[in-house]
Amino acid sequence: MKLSLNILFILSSIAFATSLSLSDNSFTSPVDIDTTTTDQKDGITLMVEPNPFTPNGDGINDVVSFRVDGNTHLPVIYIYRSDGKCVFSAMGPMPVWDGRDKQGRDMETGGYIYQLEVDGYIFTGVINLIR
Ligand SMILES: [Ca+2]
Repeated sequence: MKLSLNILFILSSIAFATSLSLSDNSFTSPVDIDTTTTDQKDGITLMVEPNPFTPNGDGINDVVSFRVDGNTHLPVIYIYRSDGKCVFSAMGPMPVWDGRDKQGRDMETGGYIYQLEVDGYIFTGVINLIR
């Protein structure tokens, strides 16, 4: 009896820890679905929104935009898969990614690494794609 109680306690602790880590995860909360990631270096601000984004054609959060505030040249954005393969790149005043690769194929749900280069600065982070 004592043993099974201990197991129950451990299981409930794991469940509690799991629910804690899930509640910290912006994926699982619909309230946090429209979020902005901001990064700043020497007066240049990068705003990535929305993160996560949902390229399913419903008109809501279908593209992620990379907005650079500051007096800069045109930024270049590179998107990498978790295996390191570059799947997308673009240059422009406010590059956007629609969740497709260079060949126009839909990329799967998951975390992608973005690297934005502007005026010798490199901003990196993770953009989350959800289908
Ligand atoms: Ca959408």
